[in-house]
Amino acid sequence: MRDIFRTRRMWRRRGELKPRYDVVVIGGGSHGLATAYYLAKNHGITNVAVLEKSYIGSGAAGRNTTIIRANYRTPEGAEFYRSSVELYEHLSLDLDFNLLFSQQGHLTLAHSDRAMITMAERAEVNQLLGIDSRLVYNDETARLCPELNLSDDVTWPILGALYHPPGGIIRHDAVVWGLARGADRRGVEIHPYTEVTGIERSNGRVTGVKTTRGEIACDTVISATAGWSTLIGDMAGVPLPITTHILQAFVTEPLKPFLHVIIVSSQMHVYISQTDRGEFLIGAEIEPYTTYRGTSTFPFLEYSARHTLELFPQLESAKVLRQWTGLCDISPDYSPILGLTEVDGFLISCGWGTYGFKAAPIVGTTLAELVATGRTPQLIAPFTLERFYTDTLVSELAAAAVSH
Ligand code: PYC
Repeated sequence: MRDIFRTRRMWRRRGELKPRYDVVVIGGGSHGLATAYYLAKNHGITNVAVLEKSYIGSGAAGRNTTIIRANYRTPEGAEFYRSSVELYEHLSLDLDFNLLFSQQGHLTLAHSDRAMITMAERAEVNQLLGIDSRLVYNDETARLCPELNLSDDVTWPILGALYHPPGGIIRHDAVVWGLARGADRRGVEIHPYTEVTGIERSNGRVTGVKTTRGEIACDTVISATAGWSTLIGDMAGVPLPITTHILQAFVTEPLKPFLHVIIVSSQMHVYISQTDRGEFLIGAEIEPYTTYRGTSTFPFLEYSARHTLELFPQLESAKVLRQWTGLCDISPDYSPILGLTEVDGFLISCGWGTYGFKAAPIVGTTLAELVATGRTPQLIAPFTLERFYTDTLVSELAAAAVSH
């Protein structure tokens, strides 16, 4: 029995911390694990420890609404997320682990003339970059989602939508487990329940980290801690222009499958998909106040349910199964902050807002390349922390059309 259990482990049991690693990754979520995985796989850098203060995938990686898409507003953003979707398309094969990626298509509804213009602009930016996105009208929306309430007898009648066929949903816990297993098999050490309490520096460069399990020396520290990024940044003496907000979501009881496309309503700030288990997974915008509180609220449930029922009245008697919150790290231009900082050896992946999970593989490959070569890959050059000092922002405000 013991042997069976041992062979079924996804990754090795946590061992003692070594006194020294080449790279310490803070955060055992999708970005930290992806970076560790690609450091080992693409560059043979395996003397790596992933430190996670709780269980693996306990933060944003395990709390998001699993949407993968590339239909961003800016050329920089769209190209970056397109590369991520392409990596996600092959990730199950790469990790030899079924991530249940379902590219069922993504519809961002427009309820006003202004929203139609915005969707048309996004479609154009996307098409110029070869991303499959187009404006559709209600005849096509009805074909794509016959269950959607397209009548005029609602608060916000639907005029059209931005349709993005490669958009999809994926099992987020599978992504985390697959990356952790892949990194572990290549020699990376995964240390859950190991909290970083300080970052050591000397002469402007990182020399190690302090943890609740002792001190470790290292050359490179990568922070991939989402909502906690400002706290880790402060430990390294790198102030980050980030505020932390919560995002909430809930699922209904499992229902017979009938929704085969992701529905996002820009006006009603709600997004809806049906999971492989049949649950309706529903999320909304970030809460406007900053907080680290993980408490779910009733007003969120009330307005999201009300908006969902305008779109899908047939869910009227579906029961709510569970509700949760996650932390979102919001940057001033709603684009990520990625790569080098003014402290040598201290690298960051933060400022993702609600976009982080969909970027995991491309963050992993580009940060791993940066560590291995010392050069910032072109794809992430627009997203440096420096842009806030040089006034070269990349505004992705409203690119989710819903959450921020
Ligand atoms: O940007 O696709 C998105 C998204 C979904 C949920 C929150 N943001």
